[in-house]
Amino acid sequence: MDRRKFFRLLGGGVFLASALKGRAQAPWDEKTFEPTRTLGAPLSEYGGRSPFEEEVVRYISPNLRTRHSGADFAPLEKLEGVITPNGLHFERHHAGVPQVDPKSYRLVIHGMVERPLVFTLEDLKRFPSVTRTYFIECAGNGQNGYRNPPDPNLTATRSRGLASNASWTGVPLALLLKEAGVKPEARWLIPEGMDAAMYTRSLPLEKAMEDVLVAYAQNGEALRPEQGYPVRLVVPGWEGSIQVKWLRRILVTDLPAMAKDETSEYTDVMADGKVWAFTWVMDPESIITYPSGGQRIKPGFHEIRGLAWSGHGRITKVEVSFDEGKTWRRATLEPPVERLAMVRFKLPWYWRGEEVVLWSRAWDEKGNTQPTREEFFKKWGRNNRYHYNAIQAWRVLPDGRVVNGDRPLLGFAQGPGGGCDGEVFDV
Ligand SMILES: Nc1nc2c(c(=O)[nH]1)N[C@H]1C(S)=C(S)[C@@H](COP(=O)(O)O)O[C@H]1N2
Ligand SMILES: [Mo]
Repeated sequence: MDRRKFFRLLGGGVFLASALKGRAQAPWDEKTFEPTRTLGAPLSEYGGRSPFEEEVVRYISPNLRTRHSGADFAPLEKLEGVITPNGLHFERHHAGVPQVDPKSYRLVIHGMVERPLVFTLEDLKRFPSVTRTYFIECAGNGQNGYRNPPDPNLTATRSRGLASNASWTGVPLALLLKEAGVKPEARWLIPEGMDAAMYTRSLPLEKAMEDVLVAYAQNGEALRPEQGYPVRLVVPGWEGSIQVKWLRRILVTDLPAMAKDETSEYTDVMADGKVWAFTWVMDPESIITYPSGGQRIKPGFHEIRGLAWSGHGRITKVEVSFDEGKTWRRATLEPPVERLAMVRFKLPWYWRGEEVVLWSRAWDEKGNTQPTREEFFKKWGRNNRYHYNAIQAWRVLPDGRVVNGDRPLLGFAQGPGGGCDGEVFDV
């Protein structure tokens, strides 16, 4: 078939040219493009998105000084359901994404064990497997909330997009430790990554025995390189920074390593200057994704939609307020409501065009909920930059535009936590 005829068959014109370039530039010309009269695209070995969806991407801040030690955000308000598609899972790297050959990949477990062991990827896959949905959230998520006055142009992505949710498959770390035979005096594990950061953290043995996964698959396929291909730790409910990617070694020991990324980073500076270390568990979070900052709505019916999660356990309730916390309405949780995973909440709403501020707050099975901004800063002070989980407000203006509804805090000076992981800080 000649080239021109082939182009005509596929619809030709503006649409095909832009689709082949992998970008939808102009809307298609209905006069020349009629899908029922042309042969569709052929089979393909690996599916891609519609070219019309290609503006749905992770947010990479233009303020980043480097794209190798930084973070980008999952576009939460552009996603449906609860699973973050693999190409849109947020990223956080300290020294870029290493390329690891699965054939030469090895995981070493050594230290206070009866039998030091070396596993190939094949070895790991022979163990009984577990598939579970868990969120991963950077401790720096929500860091934009430390800004004062708040950023009026905040979006749901930039408010809470350093969190994602996936179905992870792997082998329970407890099984591998059993195989190696942990000595009775062991208390800690020191997992290490094979990136140029040789990223290292300390993980209590107790948590490892409970539910930590040595994961090799994400939403049904191999991990993405950005998520730690071929093997990472998934530490359910705990801050992202402990979930070591490109995992190559676990030292079993009786003391924590006090590594760079658990001392100079990922510790919390309190109001009195004292520093909290090992604040692993992620407190409850929720974010209304529709309507949210940067969107514009019309008067009439809307389904308020959002995501909620907590590192303490299952989400039991999400409430929405239309009057800045005076009264609350209970949203519907979309089943299945899984433990330590993102949950979709929904609430029908009729908007008559009045100015209104929307709040949401999540509750978990331990009875934890989210503080207001005032309550949050009373507890955590102004020096920190991690673990922000205060209620996010969206203000709907009479013309339908949605903007950040967080109020400025009186007497709250811009502290060191003024930026956002992946936006201003180069952490
Ligand atoms: N080896 C290695 N593991 C790592 C990191 C890293 O830079 N190197 N970053 C950590 C941090 S701070 C976070 S928040 C999560 C992010 O996981 P993701 O990129 O899959 O979203 O990975 C963690 N594990
Ligand atoms: Mo992180």
